[in-house]
Amino acid sequence: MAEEVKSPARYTITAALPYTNGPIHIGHLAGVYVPADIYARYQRLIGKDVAFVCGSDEHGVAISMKAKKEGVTPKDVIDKYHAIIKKSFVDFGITFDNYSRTSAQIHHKTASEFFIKLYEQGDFIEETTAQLYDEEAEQFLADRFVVGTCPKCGHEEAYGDQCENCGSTLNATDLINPKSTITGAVPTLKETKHWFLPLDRYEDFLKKWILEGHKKDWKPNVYGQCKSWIDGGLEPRAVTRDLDWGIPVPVKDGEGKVLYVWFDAPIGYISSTKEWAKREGKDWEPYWKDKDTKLLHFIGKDNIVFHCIIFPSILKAHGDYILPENVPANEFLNLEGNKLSTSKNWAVWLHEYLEEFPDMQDVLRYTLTANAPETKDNDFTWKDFQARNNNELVAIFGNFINRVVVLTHKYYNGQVPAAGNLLQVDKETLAELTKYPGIISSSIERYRFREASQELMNLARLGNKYLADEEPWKVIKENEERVKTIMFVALQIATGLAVLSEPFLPFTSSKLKQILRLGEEGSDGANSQQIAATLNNESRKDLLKWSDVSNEETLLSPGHQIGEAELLYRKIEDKEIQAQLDKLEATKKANTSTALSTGTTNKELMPQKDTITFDEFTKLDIRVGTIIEAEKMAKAKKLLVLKVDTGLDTRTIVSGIAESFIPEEIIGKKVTVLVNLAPRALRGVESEGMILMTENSEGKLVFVNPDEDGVGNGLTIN
Ligand code: B3M
Ligand code: ZN
Repeated sequence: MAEEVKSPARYTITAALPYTNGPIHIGHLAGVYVPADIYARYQRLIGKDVAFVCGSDEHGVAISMKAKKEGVTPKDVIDKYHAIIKKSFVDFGITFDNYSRTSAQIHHKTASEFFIKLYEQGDFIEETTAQLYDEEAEQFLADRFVVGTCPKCGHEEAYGDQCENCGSTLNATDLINPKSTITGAVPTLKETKHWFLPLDRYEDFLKKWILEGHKKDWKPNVYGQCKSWIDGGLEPRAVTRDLDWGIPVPVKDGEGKVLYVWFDAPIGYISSTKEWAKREGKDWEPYWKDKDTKLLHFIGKDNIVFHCIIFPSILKAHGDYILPENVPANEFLNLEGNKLSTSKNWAVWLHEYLEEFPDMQDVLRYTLTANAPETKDNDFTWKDFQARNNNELVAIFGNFINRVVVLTHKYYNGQVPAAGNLLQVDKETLAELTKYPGIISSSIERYRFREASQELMNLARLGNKYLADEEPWKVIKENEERVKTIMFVALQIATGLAVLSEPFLPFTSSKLKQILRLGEEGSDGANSQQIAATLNNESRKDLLKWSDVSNEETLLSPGHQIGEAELLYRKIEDKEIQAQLDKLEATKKANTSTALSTGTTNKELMPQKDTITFDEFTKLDIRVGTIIEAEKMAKAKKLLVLKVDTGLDTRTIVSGIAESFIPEEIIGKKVTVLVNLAPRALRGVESEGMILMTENSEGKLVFVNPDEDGVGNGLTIN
């Protein structure tokens, strides 16, 4: 007998804390917030006890860099963006039970207590080590204060703590050719004390918990990343930093040091839960310590290591906490074929969307869900946005509802008619309707929100087809009784859509419930639970539940009076889409003109490096070479393995140019080669030298050949 899977007593659902160094864009929404909100709304709809928590991530170097760039204080930066982000989430119908911020006192206290507990348990290695230091800026270089080549994948813009390309966590001293992002200087090394979390000590625990315990239920992209880190060997990671912005290290010798942002930020989920529980008069502890609680982290793929390896190790070390049941991380969303980029302003910003497309939150929610990057990176295009709206929301969902409501008013003054005897087609259609709660639940419970959204659209298709096949507008002329049955069936489907659409299309659901007078006259986008809370006991019992749609019983009784017709959606015109494409084109031009005027892509020009002597220069042996063979390196998105004739010999050189060139196109190409660079192993292949590259104004890698277009002065040749 299969063991009865016990239903969780409650759900703690977290969504990645957005850095307050910029607004929210569609990549954040598609990757994290829309799927998390669908899941939370659904669990509430089926009656579960849910704590859906988030908040602003307000520490870390990203904030300090933004403040330095804007000439303001970090506090100015976090206050500005915390307000923008928090409001845009509310306006978009993301129903956090609490949205906190890590600058809040409750978080400083919670994170400090966490650190002290692990410190007193002896879980940290306290060590003085040589760390990267910028003599000019007179500060240590941690996290985004330093960039260099990732030792794991060769990505040349890896940060001191993480490579965004392969997701690996790094120690800054791991970087190859590190450069300070403050002054461009090559860092020196300087002794400093830090506290390290010995991840290697948790290897057995992680192998058992993840590699054995979650092999089947974690998404392959998540499980795969975890497996490669664990198999690659885990190393101690510093959990403190020599920075002046963050939570002060609360132990002896901690002066002038702060907690590493990725130590404190995930603890922000706990602080946010505490804040919520205090406000609601609840006990927070069961949501984080009761083994019958299902803990879920919704994140983007670049946060997997922190949520599956580091934070669980910290929770394990603490000893009082449960571990996440699942971490359904999504891949990345691109925009019109290019990577979303805050620094290049290559994004659709949520707060701007809400201004430019008022009352169309659900169109974006639906498009981002229907095209969600659930298993691989995906692309958002404005054309697709228009098609999803015009061909599905307007032409199927909206058209069906409008016909049902208009005809019910036309034939029956808005009153639900009693059905006559049901024909086979009626019985089959009603039977089909009752399957949808189960179909959609099954997809949601497996975090397949794309699939679930398409099943919801299939229910609208069922209604649309039924009406189109039964043609009440024709039958009315000769068989009024038949039309009563047809409209009765159609109204049951419309009601089913009102209930089942809430997780995906909350604003539509709310409006449809008002049109059908389902007793949930609430504010746009609010969830049933929130609306229910505003109703008294008597009327609350009438609220339709998710499971009611599964029953054969009638959802909308004969005689029930529905409200006036109101369009759920409007067509999006080509000119509106063109305006958005023009906006992006203007952004591209702005980036290009910046690039051309300074000869760079719109990344800051690296400041000139320290002066070197002629003797030092003569040490570099730079020659012309020819690529005679080229092939992609297995499992390394960015790397090509080249055979280069240097005139001296034919040698292997690994180059991070796979995203800019296909192997065939560069065979025979003359290149500039640094031939006396010490050989190094990249993914097990010995690379002997370096092909000198730079970027053109489009940000595309090009071989160093001054005649190449867009290669302007000042470009560092590296
Ligand atoms: N602030 C988001 C990011 O890496 C990061 C998430 C923290 S969740 C605890 O873009
Ligand atoms: Zn990497």
